[in-house]
Amino acid sequence: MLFWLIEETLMKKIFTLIVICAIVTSCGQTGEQSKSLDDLDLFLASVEEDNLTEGPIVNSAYWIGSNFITYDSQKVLSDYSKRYTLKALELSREAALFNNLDTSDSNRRQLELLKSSFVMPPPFNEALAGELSTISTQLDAMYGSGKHCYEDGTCYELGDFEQILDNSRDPSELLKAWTGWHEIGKPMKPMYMRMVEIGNQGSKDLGFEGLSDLWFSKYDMPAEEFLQETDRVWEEVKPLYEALHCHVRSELNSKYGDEEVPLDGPLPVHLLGNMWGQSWSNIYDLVYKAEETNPIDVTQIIKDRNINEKQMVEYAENFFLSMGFNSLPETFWERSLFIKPADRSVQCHASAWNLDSANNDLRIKMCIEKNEEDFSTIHHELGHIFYYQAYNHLPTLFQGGANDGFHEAFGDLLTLSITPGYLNDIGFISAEEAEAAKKDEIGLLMKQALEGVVVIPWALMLDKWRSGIFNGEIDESNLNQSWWDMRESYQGITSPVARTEDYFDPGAKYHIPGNTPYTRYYLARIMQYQFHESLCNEMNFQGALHECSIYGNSEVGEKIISTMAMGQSLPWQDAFENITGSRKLSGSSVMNYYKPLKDWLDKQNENRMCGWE
Ligand code: X8Z
Ligand code: ZN
Repeated sequence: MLFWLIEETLMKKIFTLIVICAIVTSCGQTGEQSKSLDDLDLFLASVEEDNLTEGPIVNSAYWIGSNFITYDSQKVLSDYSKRYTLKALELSREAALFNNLDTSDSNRRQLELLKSSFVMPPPFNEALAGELSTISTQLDAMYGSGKHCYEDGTCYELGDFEQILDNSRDPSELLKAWTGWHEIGKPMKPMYMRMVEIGNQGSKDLGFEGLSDLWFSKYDMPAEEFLQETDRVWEEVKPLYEALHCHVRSELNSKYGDEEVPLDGPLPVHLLGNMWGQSWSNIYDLVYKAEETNPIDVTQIIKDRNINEKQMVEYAENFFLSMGFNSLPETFWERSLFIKPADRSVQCHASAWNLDSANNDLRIKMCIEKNEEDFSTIHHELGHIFYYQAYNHLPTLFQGGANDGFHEAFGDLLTLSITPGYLNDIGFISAEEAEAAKKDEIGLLMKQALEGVVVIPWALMLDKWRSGIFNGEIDESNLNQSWWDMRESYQGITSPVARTEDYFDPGAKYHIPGNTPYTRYYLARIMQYQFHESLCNEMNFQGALHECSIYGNSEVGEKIISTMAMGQSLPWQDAFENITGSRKLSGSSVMNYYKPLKDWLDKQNENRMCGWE
């Protein structure tokens, strides 16, 4: 393999384009017995050397392609991808020669990682590798530079539409903005389907049953077993989501009436304060009225104090430093993108990059808005960055999260510690304000749940839909309908207007054209509560879980850093055990954390009809 991980969210752009036919018979190389342990050492050393020399160059090509979306940057990127894919194939064929060699667990794991770290692999064929590379580069750019223009000549980008979706309370304005952005998916549909066709062929050449099998085989257990685990956990947390859904529906019905929000149906997505309905925190004030206290308004604090984008990042860095992490390199501050450029097209979806691990060249790219949501997202992104920094000493093949959910989980873990006490510690609010805010336990939990619980079924459903497409279980004539059927079934959410198969609504979500697997966010949203509960127990914290903050605790920090420093050198269960003492995912920590809210919701819902079927 030629280059190592850019980041968890973007490494797929590389691996999408890497071909490895290595596994068993497809390269015709099995059965060869002549390779020795010395040969293997030489081979792994040469992979490492390639990764360290070529990796940073390729990563820069990706950075430019994503940071300056132009005809030329995409041409260069697409070509790089194809050439590196084909070159990587040579290495992977060589890796297969070691299949029968008895070697150390560490070497075996590196060989396995070489074979399984792909997201959308083409078959070993120059034309198909080129076609796949072109399609995926184009899909990414279509999303990143996407806009919709109306007949009067006004054009809106995603950020403009999101301003409306996040803030407006006018159903017709919301509908217009929602449908406007969702026009973006239409031309993606045939390209997406062709990409899946090629990726399925490539996955089969790798020895997998197809893309779905490839995607779910990365969790140190058989794919089937992993999928059962995710379903099992969903059953544990579903009652909480259903209670929240019931309450929110009732409040939205009071606001918008039976016509817009019928009391027995799914929620129309455009009324939820988010383009995809994946977080409802922007409609907090509609669904919860505090009795005595005013809720803490972090957005207002950021505005009132004139905290700029860079300072927002510094607050997040400070959180990590308070736990004993090393500070970020100067180059992070020099080379990151924090502010949306006015004069060029940029992929604005927040991302974290590990461009050159040997030189600790770490960056985030994010069009920061000065609000609470982005304050949280910055912590999320720095979770990736500090993870990179913690494992960059490892061989490049081990530079990754224990699984992809881990990489998403640590930043989110910190956001659970943005408590009133923490906000007082960093000077955002006074001690009196913190005390007053603490009294409104339900308000605090509601705020967290509208993001942290609401995202769970969405994060589970998204890859279930994708898996259906990959497996051919979802018919091509039913792509959009099946998307909405699944959204309704898992989330109780519906499209605001009837959608035909001319639309490709999944394409309006970054991770679909960008080919970023999404189950990682599901895992993260479950694991973050398990981490939080274990760490707070370890701190001997006596109060309710939502009052516990790990800010400033270096023992907890040490535990997180040591887990991060393992990278992906061991099965994820080992890393999980290091923090939680357990080797199993569980929804019980989510339920413990939100217990007071669940009790309150059940009371509110007593005489309401809940459910949407
Ligand atoms: O994509 C992201 C991060 C980058 S890894 C900003 N997230 C998912 C999303 O936006 O849909 C974080 C939450 C879920
Ligand atoms: Zn992330």
